[in-house]
Amino acid sequence: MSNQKSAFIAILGRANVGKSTLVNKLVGQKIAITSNKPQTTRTKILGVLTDNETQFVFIDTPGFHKPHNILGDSMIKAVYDGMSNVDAAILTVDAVPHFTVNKDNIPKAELSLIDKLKEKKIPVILVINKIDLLKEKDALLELISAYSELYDFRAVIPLSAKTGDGIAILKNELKNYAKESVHYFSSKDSSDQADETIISEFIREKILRRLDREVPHGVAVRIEKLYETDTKEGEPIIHVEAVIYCEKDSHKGIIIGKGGNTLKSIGIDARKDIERFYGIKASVKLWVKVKEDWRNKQNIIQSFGLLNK
Ligand SMILES: Nc1nc2c(ncn2[C@@H]2O[C@H](COP(=O)(O)OP(=O)(O)OP(=O)(O)O)[C@@H](O)[C@H]2O)c(=O)[nH]1
Ligand SMILES: [Mg+2]
Repeated sequence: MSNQKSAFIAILGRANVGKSTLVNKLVGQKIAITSNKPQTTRTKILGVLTDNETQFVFIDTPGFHKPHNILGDSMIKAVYDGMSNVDAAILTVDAVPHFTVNKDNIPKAELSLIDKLKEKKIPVILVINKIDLLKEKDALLELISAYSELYDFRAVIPLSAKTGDGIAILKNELKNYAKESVHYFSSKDSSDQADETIISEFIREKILRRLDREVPHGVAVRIEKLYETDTKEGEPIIHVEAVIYCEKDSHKGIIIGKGGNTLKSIGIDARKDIERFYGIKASVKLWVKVKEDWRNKQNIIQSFGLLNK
């Protein structure tokens, strides 16, 4: 059809500012996992929203940070890859940052993202996320003025990806960047990810949410089997068998927990997401294995589908 339009929009920002929460809200479905731990997202993830003639392709990216291992290097490559060939970018920042707001305190990661976007001449929208946490309206004005000194943003939109407040304003702004083009995805698609990837991510999310410190950062999940059968009652059921890889024997013990309780809870939590995703019953079986220091081993990172080039 000749009146079709597409807009490719990169979502960029530091870790934990709510990029994946924002993509899920824009798409209207959970396609990217979220957690309060930094470095939750590890690859470039496409979220698709088709609104009549316009198809938006949102590119969720890992949090921009200084990498400490080969996995981290690969995540930064995914950020750069995510901002290439887009029609616009959303720089997402926190409405309640950990620093006192003025232009000299803006984190290096954000400055360096802005530099890259300037270099590439990409139109940038500044999204100030988590406004539901703001106690004083004045703080927002200070934030807007500090960031506006750094770059001529096309728009500055305060919103809450959690509550959805302000999302309609952002969607409206994004229409300005759509260009006449065929749609690259079917209108039924909401992501470019294989089912196995989405399900392995659901499982990893439960580990991120349940465990602290180093353990969840060193976890990767691989789906070994995924198949559908009928229950005795004749209802369809999806079976998932997955291995959770971690970096140390001590971590394996923590993931399994006393009497296997932690692993059991991870499976129950993940099952709920999987059932919602497929709209049928699910059964989840999990195993835990150790692959020492895998985040520094390129071939293992690649075998987990996490190597961004
Ligand atoms: N109160 C509040 N919390 C939010 C909002 N958006 C995101 N969060 C929370 O912030 C945390 C980080 O959200 P994510 O979406 O995982 O952040 P991210 O930027 O994708 O993080 P990385 O993938 O690690 O770079 C989670 O605990 C979210 O629930 C918001 O609008 N309001
Ligand atoms: Mg994320």
